[in-house]
Amino acid sequence: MKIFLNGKLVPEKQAVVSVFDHGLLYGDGVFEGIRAYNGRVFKLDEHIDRLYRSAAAIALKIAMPKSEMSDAVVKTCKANGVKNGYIRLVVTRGVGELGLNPYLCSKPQVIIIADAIKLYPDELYEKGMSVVTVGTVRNHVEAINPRIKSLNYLNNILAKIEAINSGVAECIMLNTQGYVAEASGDNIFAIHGKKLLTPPSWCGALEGITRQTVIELAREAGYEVREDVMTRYDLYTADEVFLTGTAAEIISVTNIDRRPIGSGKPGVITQQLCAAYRKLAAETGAPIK
Ligand code: PXG
Repeated sequence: MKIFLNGKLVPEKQAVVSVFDHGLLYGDGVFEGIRAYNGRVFKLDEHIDRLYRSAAAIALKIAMPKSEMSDAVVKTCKANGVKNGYIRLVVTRGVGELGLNPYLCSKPQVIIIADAIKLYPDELYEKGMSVVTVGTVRNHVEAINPRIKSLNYLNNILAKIEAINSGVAECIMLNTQGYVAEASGDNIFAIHGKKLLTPPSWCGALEGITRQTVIELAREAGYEVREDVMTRYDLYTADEVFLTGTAAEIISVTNIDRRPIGSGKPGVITQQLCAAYRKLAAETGAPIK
């Protein structure tokens, strides 16, 4: 496997970073998870834009222009023969001293890995998944804003540990006010009748690329979509609930805190959106050439 590291494609064994990199020492950096389908990188511009927004928010200056970053993603896929796969784009603060000061770091490191993706088991897509709400509260927007896709994922990992320890694969995180924020690695939607509801980013949600795509697809299909505060009540009483994310795509949630959602089976609107999403993903994106 070839890894893109600071402007060059290098063999995997040579793709190493310093133990003094602040990405490792402090989780100081940003990243993106991107998918390739049928020889195209899906929503590449949107991911690159979010990466640069995350970087700006943590005062990390990426020396490469966006266009060069996009080219590097495509080049890394091509070099590895990846037509369908997963791309991890990481920008760390770079090598510095022991001590928090990011301004003492030499230069940000850009890493791009293009590999296969491990998905949830098919059974979870067919039957829907069970989730629980967890005690770990989503980061306060004025602590680490959840809109920043940073390398500091402990908040989400602590929530994920609670989920796994409860015997389920994913969980729902609430914000400091008790409103629904998102899942540990996915956004969340609830459907009531023909209305879709999803928490706004200020409630503690990442501005997911899949979330935005689903909002657009649902509106095109004639559904009303609202970004609004949500409580657990809005989830428990929904006809359908689903999660969205680059890795998961759209996955139905059929049980929350031991309450069946709607019929207890993946709902028709979720399935309709899932099919529309897969079609769009299969047909659009930046060509790997
Ligand atoms: N919320 C959080 C906290 C996430 O980490 C999403 C929502 C969905 O956003 P996108 O833009 O993907 O629709 C994410 C994304 C992984 C992995 O390797 C995680 C994500 C995406 C891709 C891979 O676990 N999280």
